[in-house]
Amino acid sequence: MKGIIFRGLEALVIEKCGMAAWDNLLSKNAPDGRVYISAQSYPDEELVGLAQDVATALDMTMPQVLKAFGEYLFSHLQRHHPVIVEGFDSFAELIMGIDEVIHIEVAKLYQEPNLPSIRCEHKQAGKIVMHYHSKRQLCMCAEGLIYGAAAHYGINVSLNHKACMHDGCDECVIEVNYGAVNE
Ligand code: MNH
Ligand code: ZN
Repeated sequence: MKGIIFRGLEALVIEKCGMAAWDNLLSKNAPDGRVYISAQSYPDEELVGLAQDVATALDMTMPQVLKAFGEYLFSHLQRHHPVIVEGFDSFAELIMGIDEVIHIEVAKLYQEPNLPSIRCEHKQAGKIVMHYHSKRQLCMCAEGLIYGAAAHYGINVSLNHKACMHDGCDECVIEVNYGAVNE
């Protein structure tokens, strides 16, 4: 996983729990002197270890932490790549563009990224079905990112995780229902 993702978790933990808490998590889960550089890659297990400890510290489940992290991560990614996000005029356009626009741009900017494969079908106004596949199985992170994107566009969203790799399915199927805040 790229350093930019770790930096997102670092910012979230420092904001919620303080610098000492992060230093503590880091010393437990990473080699001495670890500093995350956005464009560099680090072992996935390190991120999983950090997230697991956050879950324990906050008395949350791993899926809860990954979802909360994903939501925060959207604004973190947007802050670092504003031009990519500004290219989309609406929530639906952005979601439909994850695989073929956003992650393609990411692959130009980062060497050998480890990206999920995401295929979206725009079923009708207000409804998108997302198919997620990745050997990292971070579908709860994807859910959080979708909530973060909805918050960015000021709309309501509700998700329905119809199938999940964690239950042995080949891919996750996430139904995304979205609409204006007062709908
Ligand atoms: Mn994107 C990794 C989903 C928007 C840049 N992204 C991931 C992962 C998921 C994901 C899930 C974790 C890796 C995996 O599952 O195998 N991303 C999304 C979703 C949205 C999204 C569902 C929108 C909603 N992503 C964005 C945006 C950017 C971005 C916006 C940047 C402008 N994503 C990344 C980068 C990585 C990543 C960078 C990390 C790649 C790596 O570690 O090699
Ligand atoms: Zn899933």
